[in-house]
Amino acid sequence: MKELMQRLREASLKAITEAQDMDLLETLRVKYLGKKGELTAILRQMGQLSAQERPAMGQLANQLRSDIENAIEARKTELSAALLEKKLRDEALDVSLPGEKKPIGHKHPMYNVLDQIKDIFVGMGFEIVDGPEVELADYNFTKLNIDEGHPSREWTDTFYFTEDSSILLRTQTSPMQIHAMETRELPIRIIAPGRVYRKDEVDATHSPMFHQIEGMVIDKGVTMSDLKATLNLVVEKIYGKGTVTRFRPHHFPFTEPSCEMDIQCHKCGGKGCPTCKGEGWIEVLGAGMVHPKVLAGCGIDPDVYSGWAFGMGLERLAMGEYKITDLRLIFENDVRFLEQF
Ligand code: 2NL
Repeated sequence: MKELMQRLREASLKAITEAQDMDLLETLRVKYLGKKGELTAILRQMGQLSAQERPAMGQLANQLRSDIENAIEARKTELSAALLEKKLRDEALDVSLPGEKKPIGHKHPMYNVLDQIKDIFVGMGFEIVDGPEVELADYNFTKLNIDEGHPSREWTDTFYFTEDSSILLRTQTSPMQIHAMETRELPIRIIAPGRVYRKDEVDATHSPMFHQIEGMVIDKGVTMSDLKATLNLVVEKIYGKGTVTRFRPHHFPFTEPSCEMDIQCHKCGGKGCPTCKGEGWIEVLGAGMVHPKVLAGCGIDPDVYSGWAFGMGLERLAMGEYKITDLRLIFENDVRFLEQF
């Protein structure tokens, strides 16, 4: 029996010292010291020994058990030290290496224009609203007083999702304002910028996706003079103090009366130049007093409340501001183009 233990001692200590990973150490522990392990098997034979032999053998067995345990612990410590060593080596950083140059992106010129407009309106107490690009035709057309037969509802002009023309990609940012009128407390002062979609072929002035910004004020006693005063102020902040504007009558189904606002060309002062295409005036936006039917459709009493609204295309504004002559440049996002602004 003594011999058996001696053989176990040699074999186990050798295997433990040579073990290369933690899993193997655990396997060895079970193999030697586990319930069905080799040491246990030897101990089972103790019954065959005489009473005189037993204590000495028992002591030897206990000594062997604790030697094996210690050897496993010692090897564990060695292995984890080696593991840490390897990790430190593998993950070492050479801080003296030159950095990798990552070119910084460039803010898109259209967002310069949008951010400027947002700042101006937020400064006047307006809130910025957001909304879904996939809309109900109800919110994109019907609630804006655009009837069933209106040409803008044609399948050739609008991206529809359903055969019954009830779900579509919004063709204007107005539905966000309809949602606002239906859900917000009055008074309302909001601007609503975002992407809109129309079935247009791409050319120098058209794209199936472009950006608009609309804005509105709804309160008691709001009049056309509020519209003019506010928009004149906005234009002065963008184009400079004293910028001359004119309001021409126009028609939109969702406003009554409706108008378009021009600014006198800030390049030639109205004489006519390439910037204003010889006209002396540059068309900036469409606007008007929110149609009573639109108010009523959103649960707002048009006998108590009134409001004005405006809408404009952001690409066109940016193109005017930065003298960009082809709309496609705005969407291509070529850095050589973007870097110029
Ligand atoms: C344009 C003209 C306009 C509006 C948009 C509006 C929205 C609601 C009710 C009434 Cl919910 N009006 N928006 C009003 C007048 C003109 O846009 O030329 N846009 C590019």
